[in-house]
Amino acid sequence: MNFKFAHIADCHLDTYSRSNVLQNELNLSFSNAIESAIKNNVNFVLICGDLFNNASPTLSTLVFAIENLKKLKDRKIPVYAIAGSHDFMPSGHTILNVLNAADLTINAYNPVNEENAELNLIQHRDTNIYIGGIIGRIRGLDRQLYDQIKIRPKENAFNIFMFHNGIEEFKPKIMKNTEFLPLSCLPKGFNYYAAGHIHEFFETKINEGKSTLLFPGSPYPTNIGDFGQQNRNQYVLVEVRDNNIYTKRIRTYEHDFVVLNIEMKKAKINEIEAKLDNLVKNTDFSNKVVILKVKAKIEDGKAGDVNISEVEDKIMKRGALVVEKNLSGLTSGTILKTRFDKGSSAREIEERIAGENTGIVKIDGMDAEKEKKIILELINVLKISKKPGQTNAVYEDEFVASCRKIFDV
Ligand SMILES: [Mn+2]
Repeated sequence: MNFKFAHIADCHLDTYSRSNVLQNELNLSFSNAIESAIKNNVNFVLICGDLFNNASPTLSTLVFAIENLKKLKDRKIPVYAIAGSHDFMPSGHTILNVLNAADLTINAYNPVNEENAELNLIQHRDTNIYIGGIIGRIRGLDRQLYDQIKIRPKENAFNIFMFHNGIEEFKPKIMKNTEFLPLSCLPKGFNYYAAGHIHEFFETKINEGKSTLLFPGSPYPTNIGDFGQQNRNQYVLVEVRDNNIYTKRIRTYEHDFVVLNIEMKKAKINEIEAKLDNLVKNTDFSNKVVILKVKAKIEDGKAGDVNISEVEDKIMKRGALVVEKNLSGLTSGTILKTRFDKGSSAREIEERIAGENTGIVKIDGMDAEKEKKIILELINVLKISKKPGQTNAVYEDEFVASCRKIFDV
């Protein structure tokens, strides 16, 4: 039996609500995946969790997702889906239920009943392809489901198991401190293990080489650090011919990225600006998404003194779609590194940081002692959260009054 399907995961729609351009690029990555799946005549689509970045996406994002899923429905291409760790509300409800109810997706997580449950595999049309999956939950809470639910493949069939969690044995190096599912948790005997959760492409054979396990990665970077990283930003087209599995990664993002990375140890402001200028000049950024990362210890001022907006203007003038900045590595050399003993209380840490960094910037009528006192009092005020039933207006008034008292104004 020969067939094709699209394996998509971790779209995280709605991630960039504060940037219209990135939000649009992220949306395009999803619609590109859907269009490509249609063009490639897939028999069905798998969505392996985290379709949305949070369980209550904006209405415009929900409409966008529905419009795209409807393109598949109109062509009678079923979408089998499981919820991922981002798709759940604290109440346990998931936005995916809305899509399932509208018949735009088919819930692949379908235990027969809660107790002594067995996962009900869904037969794809009247073929011998069977699909089932386990949802992902935050903090690996889905792990217990693998003990509670019996998961058995159908005999003489092509079985697909969908899940949303990392696998301990295959986790990327940068995630070495995060605990994932051990490979032994996965049910045996499936032909294809369709994974989500890790945003980087990974493919391997398991079950003595008889099965394929694959993480497609996310169609678009979900944070600034992910731009320009290897093995990302695709969906996977899977073709099964005579029970052999062929996979193909298909690019999903619309416009190329340029990552401008400046790393300097100690530097003066004019040196940083000269380096930025050098990096930007003579480069054509036409229709590119530009990510600007600057890391340096400033010797003669603070981060705000570096004229970043001028560089941004230049990049935009050279045709960029957007400039996203990561300047968290840009620090003022005047801030001291403070060492702490294990077991220090939050207050001890606050007092030490305040104590060791005061008196650096000279202010008329302020000495180091007074500055420290003000910092600690401000921290106290900032810690106060809104009381139950208190309106925003009353909370703000009280906050402003407390601050005025500290500054004696
Ligand atoms: Mn994810």
